[in-house]
Amino acid sequence: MKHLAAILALTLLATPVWAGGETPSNPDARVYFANLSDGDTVSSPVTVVFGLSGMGVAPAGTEKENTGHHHLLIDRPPLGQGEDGADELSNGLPSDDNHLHFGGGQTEVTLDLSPGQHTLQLVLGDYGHVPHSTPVVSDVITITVE
Ligand SMILES: [Cu+2]
Repeated sequence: MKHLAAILALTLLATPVWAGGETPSNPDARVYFANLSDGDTVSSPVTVVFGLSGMGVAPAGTEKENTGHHHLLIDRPPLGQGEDGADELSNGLPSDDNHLHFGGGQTEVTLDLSPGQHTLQLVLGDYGHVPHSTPVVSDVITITVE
């Protein structure tokens, strides 16, 4: 039996980690802005509180069922749209000024935003920063910074 266990372990190790949007989400999961609504007018710095129900928050790199970490999409098309839409759904979200990762398991952030209109969307990502299947995303909200 020891031999069998060794073979199993090798098989698992040899399985490629193409996480590609294959981590299942809880169908009832919901991510939302806990303290902001579409159309709000705010002043900078802006604190954004992330709400999540039906799943739990875990740091990036932690592979645990029904968990993920928050991402905030700023001033870009809704998840899955735009030129990299298909790629980000299967290969993961980029990390730049328009895509903030909260891989430490954070559930809020305070942002310096320029005056004017900004769009925000929350996206839950799995241990490898890939949206779940089905993706857990908030509505896109537009806020105005005074
Ligand atoms: Cu991430």
